[in-house]
Amino acid sequence: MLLSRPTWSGLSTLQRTCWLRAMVQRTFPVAPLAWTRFHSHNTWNEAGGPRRRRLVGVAVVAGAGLGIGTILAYGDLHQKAAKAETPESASDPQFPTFTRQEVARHHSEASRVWVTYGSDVFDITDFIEQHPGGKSKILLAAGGALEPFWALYAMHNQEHVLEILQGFKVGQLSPEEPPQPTPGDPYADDPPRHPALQTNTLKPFNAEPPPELISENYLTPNQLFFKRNHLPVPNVDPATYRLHVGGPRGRTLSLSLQDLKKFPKHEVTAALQCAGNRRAEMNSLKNTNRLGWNIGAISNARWGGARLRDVLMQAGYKQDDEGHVCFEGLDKDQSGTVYGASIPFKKAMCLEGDVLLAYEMNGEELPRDHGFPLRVLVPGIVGARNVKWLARITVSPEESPSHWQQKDYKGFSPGVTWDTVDFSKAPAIQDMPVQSAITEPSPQTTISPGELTVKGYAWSGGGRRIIRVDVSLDGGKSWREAELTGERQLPGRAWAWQLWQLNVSVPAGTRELNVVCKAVDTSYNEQPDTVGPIWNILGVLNNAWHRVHLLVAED
Ligand code: HEM
Ligand SMILES: Nc1nc2c(c(=O)[nH]1)N[C@H]1C(S)=C(S)[C@@H](COP(=O)(O)O)O[C@H]1N2
Ligand SMILES: [Mo]
Repeated sequence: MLLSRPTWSGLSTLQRTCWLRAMVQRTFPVAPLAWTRFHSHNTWNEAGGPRRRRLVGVAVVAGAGLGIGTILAYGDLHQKAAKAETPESASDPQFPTFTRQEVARHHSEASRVWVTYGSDVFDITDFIEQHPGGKSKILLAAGGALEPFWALYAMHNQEHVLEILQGFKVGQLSPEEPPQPTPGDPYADDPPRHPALQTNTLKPFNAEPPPELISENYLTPNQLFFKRNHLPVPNVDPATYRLHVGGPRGRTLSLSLQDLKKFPKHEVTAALQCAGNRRAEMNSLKNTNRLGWNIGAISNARWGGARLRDVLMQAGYKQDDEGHVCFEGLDKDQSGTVYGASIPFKKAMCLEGDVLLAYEMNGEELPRDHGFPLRVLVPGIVGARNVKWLARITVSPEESPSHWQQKDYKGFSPGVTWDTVDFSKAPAIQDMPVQSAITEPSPQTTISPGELTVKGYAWSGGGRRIIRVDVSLDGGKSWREAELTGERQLPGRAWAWQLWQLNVSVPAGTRELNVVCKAVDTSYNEQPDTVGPIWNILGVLNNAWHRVHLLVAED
């Protein structure tokens, strides 16, 4: 399965660089399994602990006598070779040396884009179009050091990212150059988190509850609620906090938390689901190089706050105005770009839309990870539009110009590649499709014959209620209906998930079970049976039948 990979240790540095570059160009970002094997997103470490992708084999070599730490980007793919011979260091004669000033001249595509990392110099011009974090982001580092940016987006400190970078090496910094000062950790002030969460990335913090805890509670406890952050968590002083609302004809409102609490308080039970929920199953088919969420990027809570509609009306908007309501968060990157998203004005103004400016979650003050002191809660709509640490609301004829509205969280045909993708052609995801998953038993568990309880969750977007969950134990040949539980919900306003379970008896002599679930919503929407036909480069909207393989112990 290793493609036609030559013996690594038999190659010169230059040959390796060329080979890696060819591999990267051939395979990134939709890499075949052989390549992704080395940075599989989908395995939990044996201890069952957080799935931090470890930097196996990344050698930190103190540049001899130079006081410069050179990080050699060798993942486990290259570990043997790196051990067997002297690793490339700051004095590798095969590469030319440059001053920081010379690197700084390569700050645009016209002059080619160079960056430094440790004491190495890279020409990343051919990579910028394919960068999963977007072209504008990667260009922020053009002509300078990656360290300050990667301190903010620390998910780059993974072997597969360092491997990609290594393929673009063109030189080294001259030994006289002073080392790049180590940036302070922008995440030092992030809140503490519950140890049961399964961590996808630590900085920014992205984590989900373990499957067996998901269906323990109809309302997910705040500490276990999945957390999806793009940046460090802002630390907001509630006393000085203001929400800015741009009204019609240049009028603006500036609301304190107390002002917001004077609006009639409205409460809604709603599930929130990230578009990337269950991406791990898409990644194992064909890697998208994005967060490999398991089935837990969905949770359910009781939210309390002011209706967005009431605040918009106070700002001067009328029911039949039109456009998009745009939100900005307080979390921003070095360029000052804030997290942003928008929803249709109609959804915001509709009394039955139940859109909240929430300051309460499950009867508690909104936790920092979930947007303290205020977040948008848009029931039935993809997580990404539920902007946390809300700073500003505007109404515009256009959707939010934010990267996350325009260049992310959209669905594409499985055939669309990074070379052919046209973001302007696909609408931003709003309503989510019908979804369900099996939370218990866990995949590959060995169960005993006799009574078995299968559990899971089911939910659909747009306020569509789940009317049925079908469960199969034989991979989809025969089906039975699960029992649904959950609060009663109003027609067209079924924002909460439902939990389900099915008790079955496993006859003696059974060796294995292929458990499958699929849900049906009030529009009779069903889930597709496999991931292949819905796979897409962003790895979003996976709602294929969820499958869990179980082994049955002999009596
Ligand atoms: C040569 C330099 C760079 C390389 C090779 C690179 C590579 C990558 C890769 C492979 C990912 C996907 C990571 C994963 O989820 O496993 C990624 C994501 C990302 N990168 Fe970079 N990157 C570079 C520079 C930068 C810079 C300078 C910035 C910011 C100023 C940046 C911002 C981001 C962001 C925000 C994401 C996450 C996108 C998301 O939310 O899914 N990158 N990058
Ligand atoms: N300001 C801000 N709002 C944000 C995000 C963010 O990174 N910053 N992430 C979004 C995404 S992609 C999701 S899925 C949800 C997750 O909400 P949670 O962390 O409360 O589960 O918040 C959304 N709102
Ligand atoms: Mo998300």
